[in-house]
Amino acid sequence: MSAASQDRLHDPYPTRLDHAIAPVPRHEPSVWGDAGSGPLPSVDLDAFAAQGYLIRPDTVGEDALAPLGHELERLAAELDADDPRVIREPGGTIRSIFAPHLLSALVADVVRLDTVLPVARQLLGSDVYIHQARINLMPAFTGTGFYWHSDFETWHAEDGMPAMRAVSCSIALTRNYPYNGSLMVIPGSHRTFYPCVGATPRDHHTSSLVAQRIGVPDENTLTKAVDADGIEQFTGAAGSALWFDCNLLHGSGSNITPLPRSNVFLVFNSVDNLLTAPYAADGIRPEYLAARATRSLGLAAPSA
Ligand code: 6CS
Ligand code: FE
Repeated sequence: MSAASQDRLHDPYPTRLDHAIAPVPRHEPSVWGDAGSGPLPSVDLDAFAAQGYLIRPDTVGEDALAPLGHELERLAAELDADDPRVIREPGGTIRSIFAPHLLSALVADVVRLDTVLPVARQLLGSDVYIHQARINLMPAFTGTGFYWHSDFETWHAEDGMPAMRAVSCSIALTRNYPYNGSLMVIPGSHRTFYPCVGATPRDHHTSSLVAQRIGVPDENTLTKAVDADGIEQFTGAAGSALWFDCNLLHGSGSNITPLPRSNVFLVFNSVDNLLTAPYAADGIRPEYLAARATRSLGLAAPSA
């Protein structure tokens, strides 16, 4: 389907426009389930609804971290140099590997952990599937960051994701320090959609995954959001997870320290929020960026 099939006049979250428009208050709830529908107590659900994120320590156990680290190295070594799922830093080191859950049984097991899948189902209040997964490597000395953005802005504009009913789970595979490129978020920013100016370039993902310039909020918007809500940073031990709403403004700095930072990013989408035609792009993105051949993940694996 082309973008033409999306009726842009009735787009609930207009973006990639030729002129600036006012921010749009979020139409949907941030939390769709309740305390009885999963492992998160009310206090965590309330915090996620208010802040747009939640840090959960011990999401992946110590015993699984070293094997996952070795799996990362295996994938990096085995994937062809020109495999499109491998995104490289300008200097050539690997920055991201997409769809690792389809390349590695160990990563697929993480998706189904009872500390992961039930949390996604509870936050989204439905069966879920993986919209996108990636391993982000922030190599020592040369890791470059991600400018401020809302993932939903991209997933709506370029992947045709209708509503804000998706959640990301970033699991630290190495310790995340304040100074080695850890994720920064603007608390509460998930409650507002910030339309962006600038049409989506053709094959935008071939550049946006290294440096995103289209589909990012302007400096005035970012200044106001930070003045209102500040900035928090996701730091913590390997194995901890940052759950964040699809529309939360986030970004990360570069890593010039000797301490590499790698995370597994799992993006869960509700089965009631399947992708449609892009709202503001001319073609659909590859399956490894935006899953369309999907099936529900069902329930978590029995805890091992
Ligand atoms: O384009 C995307 O889907 C990806 N881009 C960024 C910068 N974060 C979200 C997502 O992984
Ligand atoms: Fe992002």
